[in-house]
Amino acid sequence: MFKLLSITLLTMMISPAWAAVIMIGDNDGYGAGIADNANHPPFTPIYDGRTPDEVAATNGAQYTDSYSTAHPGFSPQTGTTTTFSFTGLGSGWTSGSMWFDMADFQASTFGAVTTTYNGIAQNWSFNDGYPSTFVRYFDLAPDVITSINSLGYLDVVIERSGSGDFYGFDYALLSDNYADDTDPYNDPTIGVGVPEPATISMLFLGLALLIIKRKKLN
Ligand SMILES: [Ca+2]
Ligand SMILES: [Ca+2]
Ligand SMILES: [Ca+2]
Repeated sequence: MFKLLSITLLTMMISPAWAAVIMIGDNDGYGAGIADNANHPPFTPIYDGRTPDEVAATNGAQYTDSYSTAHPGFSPQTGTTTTFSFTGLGSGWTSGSMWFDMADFQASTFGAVTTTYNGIAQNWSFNDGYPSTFVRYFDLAPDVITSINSLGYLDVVIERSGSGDFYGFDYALLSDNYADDTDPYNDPTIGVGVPEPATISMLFLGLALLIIKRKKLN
C-alpha cells in the first residue's frame, strides 16, 4: 500500500500533467483592464501598455499589451515576426489546445497574417473588426502534436509581410488537453495553472513521510 502511494506521488511529481496549462502574457486586459470579447477604447496607433517584465521577456510576452509595436511601422514589414515560444514540453503529448486573447484582427481589410505552429501553416484569416477583443480557442491538429513531441517545444510564429493589420494580444495559452474549454467566452485561465512551488514541496514532504512510516513498519 505504501509502495503504491509512493509510486503514485512520484508519478504525480514527474508527470507533466499539472503543467498542462502554460500562459504567455498575464491577461490583465492589454495592460489597461480591457474586457474580453468586447469593444475597447480606441488604441493610439502605437499603444504600449507593457510592464518592464513584459518588455524584457523573450518568450512572446513582449508582444502582449502592445498594439503594432510587435511589427513596427505603419505598413507591412517583411521579415518582422511575433513568436510565442512554449518550451520544456517534453514528448508525452497526445492532445492539445490553445487560446489567444486577441484584438482587432482585420484580415479582409488589411491582409491576413501568415501564422505557423512549429512551421505548420495555420489559418489566421480573422475578421474580428475594430475596436474588438476576442478570445479564440483551437484544438491542435495531430501534425502539430507530433511536432511538439519531436521538438519538445511549440513556436507560434506570426509573420506580417502580407498584412498591414494592427492588432494586439492579451495572452497566448497552451493546454495539453483537447477541448479543455470549448467556450471562448469562458476564461480558460480561471481555475487552472502550474502549481506553486509550495505544492511541490508538500508532495515531496508527503512522500518522505510515507517512506519514513514504511521503514518504521518494516
Ligand atoms: Ca483578457
Ligand atoms: Ca500584461
Ligand atoms: Ca486591426
